[in-house]
Order: sequence, then structure tokens, then C-alpha cells
Amino acid sequence: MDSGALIKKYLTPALYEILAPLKTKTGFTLDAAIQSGLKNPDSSIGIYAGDCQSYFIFSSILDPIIHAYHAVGEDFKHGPDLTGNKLDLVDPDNEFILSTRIRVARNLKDICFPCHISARDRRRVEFLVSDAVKNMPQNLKGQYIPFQDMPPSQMENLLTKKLAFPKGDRFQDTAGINRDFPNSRGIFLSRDKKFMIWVNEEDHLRIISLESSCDICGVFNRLCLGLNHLGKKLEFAFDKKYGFLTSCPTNIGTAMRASVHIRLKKLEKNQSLLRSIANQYHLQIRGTGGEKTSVDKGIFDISNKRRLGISGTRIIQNLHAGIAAIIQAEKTCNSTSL
Ligand code: ADP
Ligand code: CIR
Repeated sequence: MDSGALIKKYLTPALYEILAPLKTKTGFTLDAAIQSGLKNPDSSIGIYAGDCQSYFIFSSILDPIIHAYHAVGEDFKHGPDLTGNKLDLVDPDNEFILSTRIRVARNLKDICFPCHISARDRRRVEFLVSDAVKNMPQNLKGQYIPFQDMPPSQMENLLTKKLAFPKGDRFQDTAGINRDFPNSRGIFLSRDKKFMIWVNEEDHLRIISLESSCDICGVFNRLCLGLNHLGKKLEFAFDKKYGFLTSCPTNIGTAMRASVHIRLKKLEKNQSLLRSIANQYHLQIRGTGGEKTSVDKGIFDISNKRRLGISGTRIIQNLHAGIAAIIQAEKTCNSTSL
């Protein structure tokens, strides 16, 4: 495999020999875990977990990948949980930021993750989540909308507004995540459309707070409100060391990605400067349509890269500081250096 994926770097032939015969209690194997990486040499990681036990049975390959990705030491440990936050608006005149989105991934304890789940368990996840959202706190009340039988025009509308999710990309497809799509997939949507839950996408739940503003704290606090409620109704897959357990090892820990969509006309032409500021603050730059998409009309998706060994609150503070530095650079960027 000619690839820059972390799996290529860390999975030596000797380690493969040791891990290949092993299986988790639900029958997940290393071969299944690395299918996506094998079929997509342009993967950045190239491995998925099929269940909670994958993190322990295959720790000798997953741990090095985890500490390379999350920039944590070998003795890494999940940080403290989410709490509320209070910070100034990072772009008070709304010059650069179009929207802010914060999501966390969660999986239900004792149910296989989406690349290894059965159709029956997928239905169980949908049932448990649609039941748990029946009594959301006042501001978050809404409706569960299954994708099955949804008219294509309604789906198109939800996708355009970034409220629903499409069938996964080729990385998820080859991992087995798209099986039976759109069966047992759906979204819970709050009445104001600022809080939603994606059901049975890359993880059992993607809990999302989204609004067209730069109010990172407001978006975060709404997420915390919804998450606290759900945490009382559902039992999530969690481990003291790894934090919340997820399909993709890039998401474990807080499983949180806090992003802004930001228009950077000058820095688009000076991406080495943009990348150096992003690296300094451990931020990741994605395209306008999300992971592995291109940047459209100068609109970047900038988010925290690390999710493990750091608290949700600290992630928000770092994002705020990094975005402030990026906005400062955009304002002062010398056009002659472009
Ligand atoms: P995830 O965030 O779940 O890891 P993606 O990178 O694929 O995965 O993003 C999911 C969707 O959310 C994409 O359609 C992306 O464009 C959208 N999105 C991400 N951040 C923002 C944001 N700040 N504002 C609006 N939409 C966003
Ligand atoms: C890869 O290895 O490139 C893909 N499996 C995606 C990795 C990033 N993780 C993610 O979007 N959850």
C-alpha cells in the first residue's frame, strides 16, 4: 500500500501477524478494521473500531495512532467533562464568520459501532434515541424525522441547510458504515433548528448545535444542555482512559469537533500563513462541505484537531484564541505578500 495513512506507518508486518488472528467478542477483526485504509490509500488514518472492545484488543495498533493524531503522550487519559463557558464574541461585527457548529459523537454501550452493527441493532439504536428525545428541555423540543420514506425534495432541503447527513463517503462506505442506508437513519431536529441529533451516521449519535453566528459559547452551552439531558436517558460507551468511544479513533475522548465557517479572502491566497497559525493552535482546516472537501468561495471550516486529553471547555477556549489570531492575520495580511 503506497499511502501516507497512519495505519501504514504503524502497522508493521510483525504486528499484523500478532493481531490478525484476534477477534473481539462480537467478531470484529483487524482485517475488517483496516478495509477502508486498504481500499483508500489517501486515508489519513485508515482504521475504524467496530465496537468498544476493539480499543483494547487492538490497542497495540490503535494507541500509537491515537497519540500521534491527538498530540497526547503515551500515558494519555481522557480529560474532564464539558462545562459551560463564557467568552467574548470573536467576530462582533460579523465580518468573517458565517456559522458555528459544535458536535459530539456518542455510541450506546454494548451495541456494535456502525461499521459492524447488525440491521436489528441499528433499529434498536433508532428506537432508543427517538424515545430519549421525547422530553427534551424546553428550548430544545422538536421532532425525530426518519430518513426512510422521506421524499427526495425534503431530504434535499435538509441537506442544503446542513441539518441532515447524506450517505457516507468512500472512506465510510468501504468501512461498512453505509450498509442499508437510509434504513434506521434519521435526525432529531429542535423547533428552532439549532440543535439536532444525527442517528446512525458514523456513530450511533452525532449531537450537534449549529447557528449562523460567531457565538461559540452560546452554541457550546446549547450543546451541553442537550447532552446533559441525553446522558440521563441513554448509557454511552465510555472508558476512563479513552473517554467516549467512537468509530474513528480521531474522535475518541471528548468526541467533540467545534468549527466555524469563516470567509478568508486574503488568507485563501496565503495558505501557508493560515496553516502555520492553525498548527500553532492545534486547529484543523477542512473544506466548505466538511472532511475531504474543497474550499468554496474562500469559506474554510476551521475546528479543533485534538479531542482527547483536553476538556471541552479548553477546546472552546483554544478555538476562540486561534480564530481571533486568524482574523487578526486576515485583517493585517499585506496584499503585496499574497
Ligand atoms: P463532522 O463534523 O461530523 O466530523 P464533516 O466535516 O463531514 O463531519 O461535517 C459535517 C457537515 O457539517 C458538513 O456538511 C459541513 O459542511 C458542515 N459544517 C461543519 N462545520 C460547519 C459550520 N461551522 N457551519 C455550517 N456547517 C458546518
Ligand atoms: C481517513 O482515515 O482518512 C478516514 N477514515 C477519515 C479520518 C477522519 N475522521 C473522521 O472524519 N471522522
